[in-house]
Amino acid sequence: MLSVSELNQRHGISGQASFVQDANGFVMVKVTNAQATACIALQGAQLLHWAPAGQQPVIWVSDRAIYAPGKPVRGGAPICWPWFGPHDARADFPAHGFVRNLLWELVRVDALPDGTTQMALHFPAQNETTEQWPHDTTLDMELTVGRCLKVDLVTRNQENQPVTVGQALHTYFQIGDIRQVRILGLEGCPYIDKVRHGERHVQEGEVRFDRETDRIYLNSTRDVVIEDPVMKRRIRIAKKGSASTVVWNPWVEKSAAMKDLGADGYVRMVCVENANAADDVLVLPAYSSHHLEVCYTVEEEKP
Ligand code: TA6
Repeated sequence: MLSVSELNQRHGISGQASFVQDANGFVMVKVTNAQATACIALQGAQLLHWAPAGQQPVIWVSDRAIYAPGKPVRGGAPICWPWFGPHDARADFPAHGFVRNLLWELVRVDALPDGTTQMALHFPAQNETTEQWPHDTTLDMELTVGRCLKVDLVTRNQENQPVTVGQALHTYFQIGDIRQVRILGLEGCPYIDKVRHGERHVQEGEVRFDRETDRIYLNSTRDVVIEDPVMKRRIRIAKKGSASTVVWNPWVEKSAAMKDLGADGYVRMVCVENANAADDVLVLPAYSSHHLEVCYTVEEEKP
């Protein structure tokens, strides 16, 4: 892997994109442009910060997050791939797949004419994952930082047979108070309730939170909006290439039991994840590719 100074020489953009290494050895690219600021770690190609100009951060990271090589950071937008949740056959395989725990290669960083900053990262095939994933596939991510945050996650199947992939952009959003947040756009969608042992229900009205919530919504292709009356904003989540949306908040007990979340960690975060999971896993035909695309936008609450 290139050193931070080599990364800055090769990919840095003066005043817009620079590489740093934190005290934990995490290499990150910090982006600042007229529209927004952002930070992406090379481990897991994990977005850890995004704030449109004039806005509070939209992406949440636990203040108890542990930054350790090979371990997922609590918060940001972890990439779950090539399976979502626990592996269906091997309990010793990492939850949510392995790409969020490993180093990605930075391919390019570009200052685009519209004032946004775009970067591309590639997940390099590595021997240590072959046992877990004996398939000839590639994974790339393109991320664009501006007033909107765009991600395009591209899976390519290079085999002469179909391959089944589960994936999600497991994004943690910063909110004022989970007890006052409403999530719109899932009305009428069937969902799998992981808190109630996989029971299937249909969403009636908006989603509100008064307990541990862990649901995989199916047939959810509309925009989802997080309405936050405390921070006086709406976060709009638009997507393509994903028909499942995961909504998660660990609530009191689970939060207290997670050392990288803590007793009150659950209050200011909510996960809304654009996924291909459960009934919606991806069966990628031979020699084909798939794009999971999301676009996050913040709308100020009208006075
Ligand atoms: O997306 C929700 C979920 O699958 C929950 O069940 C919970 O496990 C969460 O992901 C966090 O998973 P992690 O492996 O990052 O602790």
